[in-house]
Amino acid sequence: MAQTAVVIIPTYNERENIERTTLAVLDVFRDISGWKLSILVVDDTSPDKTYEVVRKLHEKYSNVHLLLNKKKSGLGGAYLAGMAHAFGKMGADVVFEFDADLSHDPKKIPLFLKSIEAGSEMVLGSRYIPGGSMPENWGLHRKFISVAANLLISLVFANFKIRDWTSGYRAITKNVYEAVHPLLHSGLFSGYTFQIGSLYYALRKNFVIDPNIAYHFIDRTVGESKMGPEYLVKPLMFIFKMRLREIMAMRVFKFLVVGATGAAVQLTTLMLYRFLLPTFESGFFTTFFVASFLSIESAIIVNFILNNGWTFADRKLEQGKKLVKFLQFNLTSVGSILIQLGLAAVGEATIGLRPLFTLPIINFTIESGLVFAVTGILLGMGWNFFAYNKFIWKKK
Ligand SMILES: Nc1nc2c(ncn2[C@@H]2O[C@H](COP(=O)(O)OP(=O)(O)OP(=O)(O)O)[C@@H](O)[C@H]2O)c(=O)[nH]1
Ligand SMILES: [Mg+2]
Repeated sequence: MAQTAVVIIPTYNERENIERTTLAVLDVFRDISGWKLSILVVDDTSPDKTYEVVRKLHEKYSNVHLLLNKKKSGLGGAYLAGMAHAFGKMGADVVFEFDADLSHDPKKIPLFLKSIEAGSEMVLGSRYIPGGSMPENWGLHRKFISVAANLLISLVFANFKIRDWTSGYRAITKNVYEAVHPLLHSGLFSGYTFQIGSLYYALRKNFVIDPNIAYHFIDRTVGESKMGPEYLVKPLMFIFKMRLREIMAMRVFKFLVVGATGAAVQLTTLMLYRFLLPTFESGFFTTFFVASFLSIESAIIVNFILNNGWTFADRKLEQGKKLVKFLQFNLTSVGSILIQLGLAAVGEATIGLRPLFTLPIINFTIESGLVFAVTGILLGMGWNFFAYNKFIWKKK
């Protein structure tokens, strides 16, 4: 049975564009076989009465439909309403996102469908790959902003396979829609944030994404652009927020935060114990030694509690095992201290304590001792992370 694809075209004041665009898309439909194809225009009751033009088109072409929203709900709102209608009422297997101003070349539609037939679940048009381009008449600064913004998104998400995150020329299957749309709320996801947001969630849910349909973006010739400064600020806030959330959810990040907290506990309790303990000296056991020991143990206890409750919350220790594991935890901490002391001793014996080099401009001299200390701390941390995973909070 032929699959159904619906090209969704959101419109707001596109009276002068919509007929031309609709006819161009219908023209391409004629050369495609194996698909049941239709167009759904989602108009937000445009003041220029775009919907009247669409109604006329519907009378003439039975596969051109109109969904009329009472009020303006932004690009995201229009697409979400359009997709709900296309997948829910029109039996769509795939929908296209397509602009009314003919910025998107309809002749590429068959390539998107081929990619879907080959197993893609989301297909992206791209301006920044060979065969694609930005409009010639865009000023240098608009081209620069567009390229730089997309490069920045690739950097933040560490994904260079996707070059055009903000492209509004896409095909999306029902699977992707059903998994992603509950995460998108029209108000929060307007304009480019809608495009970046839906792509981001599709990526994180591991859908098969083909980002390689090249197209030449043609600038609108008539009608007004809806772009404003919020088109830049909101998407940037979105990508940083999502990335930060991901980093904060990483075990290594939590481990480092707990480690830093432990170090702070150690320093403050050291001062506290030295202040509280009476001054004494009996052989090995000086006030300083006892205070140091107690402060290290305090840090270890805090580390243990926080790692168990947060860093390794998914591998929380059973009540009965806690004491044994706590003793093992002390041993791993001793291991880390031994690594640090050992490295310092070896370093001092081989390289010796001396200035290594001076940083220009700030005139700061790096001593070998500092290098031994920093390396020792890093190695100690590496050991701790390894030992926690391997011995204390083993994978179940
Ligand atoms: N229904 C609806 N459609 C919208 C809304 N905002 C934009 N659109 C449509 O979404 C598509 C893309 O908007 P454009 O203004 O072309 O945005 P752009 O392509 O980034 O920028 P320009 O081409 O420079 O205008 C067009 O078809 C618009 O008519 C809206 O609030 N509601
Ligand atoms: Mg446009």
